[in-house]
Amino acid sequence: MTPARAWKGESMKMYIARSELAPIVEKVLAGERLTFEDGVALYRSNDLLTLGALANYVKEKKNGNVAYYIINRHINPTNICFVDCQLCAFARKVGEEGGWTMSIEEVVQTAARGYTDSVREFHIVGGLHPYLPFQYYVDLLRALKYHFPNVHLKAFTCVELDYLAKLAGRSLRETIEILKEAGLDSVPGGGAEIFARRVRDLICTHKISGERWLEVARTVHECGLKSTATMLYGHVETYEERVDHLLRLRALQDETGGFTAFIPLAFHPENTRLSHLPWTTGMDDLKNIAVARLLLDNFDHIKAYWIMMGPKLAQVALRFGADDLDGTVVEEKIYHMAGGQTPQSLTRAEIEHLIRQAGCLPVERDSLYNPVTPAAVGSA
Ligand code: V47
Repeated sequence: MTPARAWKGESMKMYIARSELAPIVEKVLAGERLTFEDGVALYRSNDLLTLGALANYVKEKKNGNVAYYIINRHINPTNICFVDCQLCAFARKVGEEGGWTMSIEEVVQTAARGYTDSVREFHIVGGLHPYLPFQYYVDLLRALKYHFPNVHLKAFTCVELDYLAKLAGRSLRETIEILKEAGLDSVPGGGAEIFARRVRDLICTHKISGERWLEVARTVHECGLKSTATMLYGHVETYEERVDHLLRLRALQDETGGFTAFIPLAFHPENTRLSHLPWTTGMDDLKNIAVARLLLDNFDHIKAYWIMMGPKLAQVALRFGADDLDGTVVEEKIYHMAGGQTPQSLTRAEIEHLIRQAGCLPVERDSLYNPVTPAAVGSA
């Protein structure tokens, strides 16, 4: 990181011209694609306001003054997992205190809790359970589609899909087709962490490789489903490894166009085996939003996940390149078991207030970013 620059009583134009980011500003204004070196320079810079202004410029060119949100609910059918990632506070071993596995009926009951016609999406992720059969996952999708035919099912990360194919004893493509037929509508972006092997060995030793995550995402897209992409930052990774991660996503997006949004996720250390690490800072959280907006020129949307950033910083992120706050969420486990202090739910009115106060226009969306007309204002 370079030291912060002192204000020298100069004009704003001179200030930007003197910024170490001036050459990158020129490139972005000329519509040129940024390189690996540019990405590292953006992360190294402390000129957060130039970085934010540039990212906001790109965001407004792509999405105007809009900020999206969705009325959704997260569902975690099980937290039993055999993968044993160092980064995780959510997972439990079979028989361990704090573990749960819902029956299909309990999944449906959870989905029904507080359900209104406004709910557009169930976001469903869980651990890699050693004993649940493949049929459980098929039945889960079928039951949710039967009871909630209008709700989009965004389910099973690339890590889970890789495992489900093994459980099913079929190819990945066949497995995705079976899940699609049962009601799978799209795939969430979790499990990507940082693609570099060095980092995975330290934070999620036994999880699938970065290369495999990308291969699964490619197959998801080839099967006609959209997905999101994430990056877990703020642990042991270097700026170079972050940029490598972003550029690998950009390369796949060039090929498939299948990613709808990118979501940077700040590492929460509490109750994990990496609890000695410090929490991320506001500076780094905003940098990750802005750098992602600038490097991922082929992604339409950058999400400031308010559960992870906190509602106030997520709101500020709407002026640093983000155009989406995610949704109402309702019950969140992964971050709250890792020490997250944010609320677990925001109402539509609260989300719209945050967006309006950032000077943006709130637009309720579906999972694929189509604007939707609110079913009944204030009902969620
Ligand atoms: O895959 C796990 C991360 C992810 C911790 O697709 C942790 O729209 C921080 O993927 N500290 C799950 N992060 C969340 C996720 C997500 C969230 C919102 C929207 C979308 C989307 C996806 O959370 C995991 C992992 O990368 N995670 N443990 C932790 N201690």
